[in-house]
Amino acid sequence: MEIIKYEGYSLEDLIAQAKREHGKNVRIISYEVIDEGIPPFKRKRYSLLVQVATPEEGFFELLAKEERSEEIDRFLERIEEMIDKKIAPLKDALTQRCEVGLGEAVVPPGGEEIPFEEQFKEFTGDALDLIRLLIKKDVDPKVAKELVKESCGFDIDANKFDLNTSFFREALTNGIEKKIKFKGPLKLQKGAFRVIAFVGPTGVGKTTNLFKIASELVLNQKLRIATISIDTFKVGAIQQARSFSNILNIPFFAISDSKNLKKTIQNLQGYDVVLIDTVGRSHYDYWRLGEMKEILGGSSDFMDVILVISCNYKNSEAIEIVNRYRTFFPIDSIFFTKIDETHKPGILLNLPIKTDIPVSFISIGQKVPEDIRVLNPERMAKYILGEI
Ligand SMILES: Nc1nc2c(ncn2[C@@H]2O[C@H](COP(=O)(O)OP(=O)(O)OP(=O)(O)O)[C@@H](O)[C@H]2O)c(=O)[nH]1
Ligand SMILES: [Mg+2]
Repeated sequence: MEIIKYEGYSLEDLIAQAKREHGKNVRIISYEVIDEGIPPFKRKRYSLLVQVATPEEGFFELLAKEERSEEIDRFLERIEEMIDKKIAPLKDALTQRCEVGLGEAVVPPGGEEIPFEEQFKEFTGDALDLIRLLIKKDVDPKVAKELVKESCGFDIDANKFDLNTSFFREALTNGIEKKIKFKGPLKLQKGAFRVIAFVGPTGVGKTTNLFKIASELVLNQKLRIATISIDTFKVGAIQQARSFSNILNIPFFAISDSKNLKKTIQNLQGYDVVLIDTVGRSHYDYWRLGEMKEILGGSSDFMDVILVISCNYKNSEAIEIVNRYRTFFPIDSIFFTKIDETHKPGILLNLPIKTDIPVSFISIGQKVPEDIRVLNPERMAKYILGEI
């Protein structure tokens, strides 16, 4: 704000001059009349005090005006650019935090939230970006750290770890290779009797995927296969398994007690592989799980137990399921299903790393027999990165 004094012999002229020079918004503070000369030559002189807005204050008023000059618009654009530049790092940090979501910041009990950069302060560059991406896919932060570190070298300039490759898939595959065990394709031979039992919670895809495997073994590997269902409790379950067996033209047995199962398995020793479909149980149903253990018997040299689990499960739930099942059965491998139904398949990495159980297959859809793949490190990396 500035005060300007005008002096002259016509008050109207002085006001007009002030308005001409400083715009309509000039504010008159006061005026003084000074008598000059002595009669008869006496005349009035005026002293006018006005308040004018300084350029900064007038700026916002100018902006509010409808007809702005091109110059002002250009000036505004420049200011916007300058502001954008200034807040760019802040914007980046905010976006990353939003993308990373809940897994990204840790709140220790009774303490303050640990920011992402602080949690992963030993990493920089691509390594940090890959960790961020993995967490976005629901990979546990500790698991992400463990895996990424496997593909890092020490950046002397930054004094931090960074990826030693510029390809995320390569880096992740390398970490997965080192941290997760893969069963590979089923190693089955003609004449070498094997039993494979599929266990897991209800609805995860045990029956459907058992028959995908059966199709591969019968049609491509030309093995002699028989199937047994101990899923006698669920309505329609036996029919579902029987009709799959009929299509493949393989023998099918429905069994509900351990004595019968042992006898049937003995009678089937002339087959190459016997696949056992089990009833889906809640992992909280200890009584039913105990009953299933009773039927299947303890571990045996010729029996593998595959735990089927859906990629839809929450990480903590999946870990609890595996831990409960493994108190009843020694689990040889984890078979993941329904990868097609999730965009956050972190469970693929979290579960094998946290339980140290090898992985075998992945089901990628409902179609029998084609929607199944053998898991390997590169394929797993692709699923995590959303490349397939
Ligand atoms: N989208 C999708 N659906 C699947 C996949 N695998 C199985 N399903 C479907 O999941 C549903 C349940 O599959 P089932 O094979 O009956 O599951 P289950 O584990 O035998 O179930 P219970 O016998 O009740 O324990 C079926 O509709 C399958 O077609 C998969 O990879 N993706
Ligand atoms: Mg079933």
